[in-house]
Amino acid sequence: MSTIERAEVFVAGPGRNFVTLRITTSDGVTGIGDATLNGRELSVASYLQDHLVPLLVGRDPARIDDMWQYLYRGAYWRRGPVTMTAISAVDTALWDIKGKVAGLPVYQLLGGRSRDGVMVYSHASGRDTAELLDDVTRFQELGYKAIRAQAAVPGVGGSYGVRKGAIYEPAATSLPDEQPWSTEAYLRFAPTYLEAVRDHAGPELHLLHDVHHRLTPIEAAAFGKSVEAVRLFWMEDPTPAENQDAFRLIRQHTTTPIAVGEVLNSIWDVKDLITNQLVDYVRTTVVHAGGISHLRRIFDLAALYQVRTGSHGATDLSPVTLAAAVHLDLTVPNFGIQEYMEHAPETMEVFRSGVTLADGMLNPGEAPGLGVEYDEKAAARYPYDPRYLPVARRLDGSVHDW
Ligand code: CS2
Ligand code: MG
Repeated sequence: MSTIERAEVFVAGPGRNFVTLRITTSDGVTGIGDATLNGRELSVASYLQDHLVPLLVGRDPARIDDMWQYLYRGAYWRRGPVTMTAISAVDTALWDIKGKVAGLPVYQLLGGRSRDGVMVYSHASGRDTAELLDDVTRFQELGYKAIRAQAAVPGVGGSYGVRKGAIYEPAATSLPDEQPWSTEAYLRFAPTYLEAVRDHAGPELHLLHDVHHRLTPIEAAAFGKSVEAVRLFWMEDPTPAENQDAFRLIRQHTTTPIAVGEVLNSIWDVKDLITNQLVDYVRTTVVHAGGISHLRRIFDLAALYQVRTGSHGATDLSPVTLAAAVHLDLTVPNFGIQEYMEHAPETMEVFRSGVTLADGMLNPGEAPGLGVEYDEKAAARYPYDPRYLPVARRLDGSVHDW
């Protein structure tokens, strides 16, 4: 029987910071998993290096579900982003190994194709509406069928999702950047630019928007109602989701579809949202919600309630997560859409991925396993450089949800 011979944790900064786990078996087969938690990378690296790696060595890499249960229940302290990101990395690496041992791409192990490709959405943004419209045109010309639109709110430096430069990166400072926020100004302005995008782009574009946790339930209800004529594909994270019940209020007032889940990390965190039809898309991810094994359980629960998948896929989720997500997205019956932000060239130098984009759809390639290899020599040229996500403050100085 093959056993886990070693597990290595790599912390590096190619283009941005990533934490990557590589497991090597006694047969010399390697598998990799993403363990990146933006702004808290070293916590996961330590959880892996100091607490999980000693448990992995000598165990059977083929027993993926047993390993998941052993690490989840064995921790005693369950759930949470750090624990679940560490477990995710182990799970993903073991699926990579299983695919390589079987000589099959992971999607074949998950039941084979249900679709020809994975529809993705890109990210148009602008410092004002005119710049946003130009960016939407650019992505339409690149063949994207779905585009997220975000613009800076006049006078509000803390607007979410406005790209500065080629690659969008919110964790850009060595200490949290404290950014001003005005809900009133956002509620006055955002509907106007979303209407402008719909008028500009036409009726067929799948148009998405990320509220990014900024509104109260009744504000979110009013916002959803105000953009119903725009026919959004979804409004994302309209209100913080710790209180899953809060979404009942939004649902009572608007038919604008809702997407939630990128900051959630277990089936328990989304159970009520799904079983009460409080959301239309679940955004949990391979890297933060327990790996391929747990994410497929979340997606199967969602399918029972006609909730579709819409996994998070920002650049702070590594190409390993993107590849694993595409393998899973290819197979699940209730696939909705996959977020896709192009990674920096330095990132792709370190993570050599077989994922391809054509006609607004991703495919994972046919290589056994996930189809991503980690180049540790290249990674060594990009040291980890601590970066923090911003903090939002209302105009009166009190902390708000960023
Ligand atoms: C955003 C992310 O892509 C999204 O939907 O919510 O950009 C998020 O802000 C970052 O992943 C945080 O690290
Ligand atoms: Mg989001």
